[in-house]
Amino acid sequence: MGDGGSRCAIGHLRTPHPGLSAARLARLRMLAILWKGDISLKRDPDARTRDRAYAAHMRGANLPLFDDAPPAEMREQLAPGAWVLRGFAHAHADVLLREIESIAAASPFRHLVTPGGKTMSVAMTNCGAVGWFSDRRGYRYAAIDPESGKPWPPMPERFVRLARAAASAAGFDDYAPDVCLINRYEVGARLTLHQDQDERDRHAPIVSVSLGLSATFLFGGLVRNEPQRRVPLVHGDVVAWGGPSRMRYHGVLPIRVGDHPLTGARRYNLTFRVAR
Ligand code: MD3
Ligand code: FE
Repeated sequence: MGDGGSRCAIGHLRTPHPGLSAARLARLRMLAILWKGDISLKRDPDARTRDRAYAAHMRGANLPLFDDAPPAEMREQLAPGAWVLRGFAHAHADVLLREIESIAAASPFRHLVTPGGKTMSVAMTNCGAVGWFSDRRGYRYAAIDPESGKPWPPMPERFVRLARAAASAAGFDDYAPDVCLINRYEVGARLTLHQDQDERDRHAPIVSVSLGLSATFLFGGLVRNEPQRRVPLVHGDVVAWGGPSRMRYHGVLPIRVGDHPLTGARRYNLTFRVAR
């Protein structure tokens, strides 16, 4: 996968294929989801509506503003207060990636050490008034990047606009994040099941933007041992969760091998938070 040819092959699966086994159809369908974030098989009664909504949204999405709410068909509610906004950041991906590059030039990605002494497989940096980090003394937010000795780079205006628009599409008005934690995943990197509990307000929403390689998200409950739902997230997808879902356990399964045209063998995730 990864060339224009296979993309077309998946796109052609719009008519019934009597020669295909159910298992192969299911696999192709999963590939279609991973590749372009939608489902185009006739068997899915909602696919046609979703495809039209996606295409219409993408046509308008290269506007410089984020004030266009996504079509209802592309918003999935995972739980009260938790939404997936399919493709919400797609048209802005290259701008976002360039901003990430310039942030990382000032505050480089680094593999943090947990209080337990393990080095995280995900590399991190931040922008905003504060930044999240971890060392043998614990997890916390601080205004100075301990690595550079300087304040974290300011949050780019375009980050703020995207985060506010996404929060609003998920029903959270006047979102004012003071930090964006930036995660960089190489193939095999993962985040084990955890809660985000270092922020003062345990209800204020978090907005997350996925870029590059796809990931499988674990969406759990309010206690660790509740079963988790698996949510595929692809390039351009945004997740927003707050209120009653804010303290849910979540994680990211190890990133699978791949080659994304914009990021190569990497996934980036922006998480906007209200820390203070
Ligand atoms: C929370 N990052 O940095 S954010 C983190 O993709 C973190 O890099 C992940 O968890 C990442 O702390 C995930 C997106 C997300 C999605 C669904 C959730 C967070 C969620 C459901 C419930 C709670
Ligand atoms: Fe988290």
